[in-house]
Amino acid sequence: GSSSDSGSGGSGGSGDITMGFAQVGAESGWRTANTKSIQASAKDAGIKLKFSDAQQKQENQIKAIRSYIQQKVDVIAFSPVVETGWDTVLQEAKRAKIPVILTDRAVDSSDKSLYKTFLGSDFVLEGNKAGQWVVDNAATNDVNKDGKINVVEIQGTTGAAPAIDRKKGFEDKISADPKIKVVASQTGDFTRDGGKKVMEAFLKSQKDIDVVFAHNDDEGLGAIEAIEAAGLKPGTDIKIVTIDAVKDGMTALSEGKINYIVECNPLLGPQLMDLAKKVVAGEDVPARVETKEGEFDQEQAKAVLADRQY
Ligand code: GYE
Repeated sequence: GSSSDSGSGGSGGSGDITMGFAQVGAESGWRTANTKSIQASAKDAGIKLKFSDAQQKQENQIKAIRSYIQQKVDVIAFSPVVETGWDTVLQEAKRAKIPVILTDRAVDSSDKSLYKTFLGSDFVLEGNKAGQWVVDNAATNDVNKDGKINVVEIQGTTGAAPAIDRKKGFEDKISADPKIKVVASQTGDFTRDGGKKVMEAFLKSQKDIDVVFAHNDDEGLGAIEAIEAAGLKPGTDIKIVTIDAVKDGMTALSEGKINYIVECNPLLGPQLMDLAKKVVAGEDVPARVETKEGEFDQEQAKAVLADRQY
């Protein structure tokens, strides 16, 4: 660090910042890229990082946050696995005067004083983009040409902000076209294995599936395995739209197995470290910091794949 009068423990110069980060888990390609980004950016920013992986369990995240409070870190950042149930532990952090930054996912709390800012994507907008693609391509998405577009939805983790918001954003758009209906919807927990199992069940219970809407690439990749095992051609016999745009998803898109991907950027590390320095220094930060992202069709995926970092 560069600061010489940092005092004991508390918030000293920026070189002396310790951040406690409570990660969701390692459930997806997105999450792995997000973790790498946070670790590398902390190093670059000279921020000491204490990192924990909650294995998708809220109780583990709460334990990790409590231990960061006990260790008197300068700032706590975390990506809440679900939206509700955080007020108590966030009040404990507030009492200990440790600022909290929500990273990637939001909490559902009426008390906005419990955290300094929320850095992450607009998940409703992502769901909107996926839904709009189904609407805009209604003719080709009606694979069975029966005038109905039956969508099966593989949701993310139950109760997680991206699962709630993507579902809503998608429904808001497809409701414009009465031909398009979600005929089945289940959680795949944002994992490849979850996506595969849910798709296997859908293939048994639904006889006319035109489109799969998977809340992330990994679930879509699992669905591809199930579709191929059933002797069908993913991307052709059943259309697939997903969210994230990680390398494996983009590869499947360029190969024609996925039809459309809405981007969700996992590289939040640099912005997180900037915000951390500011809140520790007592500076004002915006209550909401949004990440910028786009969408990809099959041709666009081919063009950008080689340069994709994650
Ligand atoms: O889309 C999914 C991951 O919270 C935005 O979590 C994140 C989501 C991401 O498991 O792949």
